[in-house]
Amino acid sequence: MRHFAFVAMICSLSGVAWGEDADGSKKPSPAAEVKLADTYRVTVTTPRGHDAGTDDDVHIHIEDSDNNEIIKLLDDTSRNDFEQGSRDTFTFQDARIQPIERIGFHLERANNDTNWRWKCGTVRVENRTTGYEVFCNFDRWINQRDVIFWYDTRLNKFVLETKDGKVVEEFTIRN
Ligand SMILES: [Ca+2]
Ligand SMILES: [Ca+2]
Repeated sequence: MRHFAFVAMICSLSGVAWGEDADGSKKPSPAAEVKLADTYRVTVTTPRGHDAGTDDDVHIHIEDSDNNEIIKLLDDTSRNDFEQGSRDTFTFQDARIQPIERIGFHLERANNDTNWRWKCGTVRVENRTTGYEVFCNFDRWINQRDVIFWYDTRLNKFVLETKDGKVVEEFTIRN
């Protein structure tokens, strides 16, 4: 049984504007590059288990219902992140994405790592500027190349998409 919980303590809709190309792909507007006003803290756990950890580059995607999105490489250069049984915390500044509708991850290969997978446990996204917070028990292997593994908090389902937004697979969570 999987449990998902998300907490919206303050909801005021504000975000960056994204342009959309003819092929539907998203790109940041110039405003997104200058508005880095909010401080985020992201806490991610990696469960214990064989090969659950990774040395690949883990990117998080945070999106609201208007497709405003921030994408961030999660890497503390002073430590080996995303090892099995670990809890990693990252703090960064970026544009306001609120309320959050989807949280996603994708991997990019680092060095010559051939594993190409990571098991995401839980993820908590806190906006330290506004107090808004989202938590979910992701509990899923991130194990396909060039695919973003999205969790949709509104529809309570996972959606696997290519980077230009084509749906590869989706499945609803049964609580
Ligand atoms: Ca690692
Ligand atoms: Ca690191």
